[in-house]
Amino acid sequence: MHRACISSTGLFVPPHVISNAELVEAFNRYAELDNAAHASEIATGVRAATPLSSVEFIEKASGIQQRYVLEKEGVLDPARMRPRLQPRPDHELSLMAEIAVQAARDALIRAGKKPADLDGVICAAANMQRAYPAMAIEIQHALGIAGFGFDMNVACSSATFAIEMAANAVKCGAARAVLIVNPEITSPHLAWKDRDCHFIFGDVCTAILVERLADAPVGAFEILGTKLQTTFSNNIRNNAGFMSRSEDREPNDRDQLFYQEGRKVFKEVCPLAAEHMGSHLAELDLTPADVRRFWLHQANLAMNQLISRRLLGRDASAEEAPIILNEFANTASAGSIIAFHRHHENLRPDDIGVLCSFGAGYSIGSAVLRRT
Ligand code: CO8
Repeated sequence: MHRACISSTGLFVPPHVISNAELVEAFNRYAELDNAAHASEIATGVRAATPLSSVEFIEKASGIQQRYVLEKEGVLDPARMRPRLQPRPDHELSLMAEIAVQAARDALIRAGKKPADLDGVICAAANMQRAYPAMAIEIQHALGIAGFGFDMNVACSSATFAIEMAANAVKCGAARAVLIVNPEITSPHLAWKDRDCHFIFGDVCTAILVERLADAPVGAFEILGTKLQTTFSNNIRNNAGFMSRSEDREPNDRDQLFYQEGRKVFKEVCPLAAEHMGSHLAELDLTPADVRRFWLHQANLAMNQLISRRLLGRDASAEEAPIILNEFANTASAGSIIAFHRHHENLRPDDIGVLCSFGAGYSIGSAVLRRT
């Protein structure tokens, strides 16, 4: 058996930023137009008026201040309220592959590795651009990596679940190194016309290089253990799928986009995530007090504060549990990886850190890491 590590990560940040003020202005313009168009139905009580959104609510309820998106004009157009993405011919690199290749190159440069050093690619994300061929195979081809490629989706836990798959492949000798990419293009599946969730998500792509510790540069993070858990819940859903056409569904039907019971998610997932990390650490003869850094899933600021408090018995400092959701919003599986990417360099040899994701499924994944 080999020892496995995360030797580097990479990040692709989309070119466009939408501030809360811009988002709310566009949403409220849409709501006013919609209410004017249905004024008589609203007056007779046949239809409820679309309520306005507010920057204060968004920042207080979530901690999110802005989000990056791949296309901004369509999202902010009150007559459209969704990104305007162009279809590409089959011979061109698809959008998801394009951003994955950029994040992957960033990770490879940081680890000093070439495509020939890798034996596989896992594309792990909450949405795939198409059914087949697998996105991972297109990304593998674009980078010139031999071996295998496959896609996997466990919503917000896609990246941590992929870390376990990659670490197992490396430990048992099936691969020397595996590249994981998390191209989270959330904007096409967000209900930008729903004020309860229009502020939640942003686009991004992260990459993670998992390889044999013996082949990795000094400073790599040994994967001491991974732990995955799923418990079925209907509280976060998206029913869009390959049968939608045969069910005569419209792409804009509300259940064909992201929808959730945010309060229930908050209440149910916080204790699950805290217990999950506590028991994972105990299995490795560690306690939360032994952990220098928690790179937590980035969905909601209060959620992360509550989880840290449950684990540590006190508030975590900004250094112990860094927050990136104020800048990126919820980027599904990429959130905890961005936190790691931005906040790992000042860890010392033998410092312990925990990566943990939690989200739709419900799904929870953790990786306990030791700096070398
Ligand atoms: N502006 C003003 N008021 C608002 C707004 C708004 N934008 N939105 C809601 N309100 C109102 C509500 O209508 C409500 O009014 P009333 O009290 O009169 O009914 C009031 O504000 C309070 O609303 P909530 O109870 O909904 O507010 P919360 O304090 O619960 O905050 C949150 C809402 C922020 C959604 C919060 O519940 C939360 O963050 N929960 C956790 C959610 C979470 O972590 N979900 C995980 C989803 S991500 C995931 O798993 C990946 C899925 C795959 C990605 C797919 C890509 C698209």
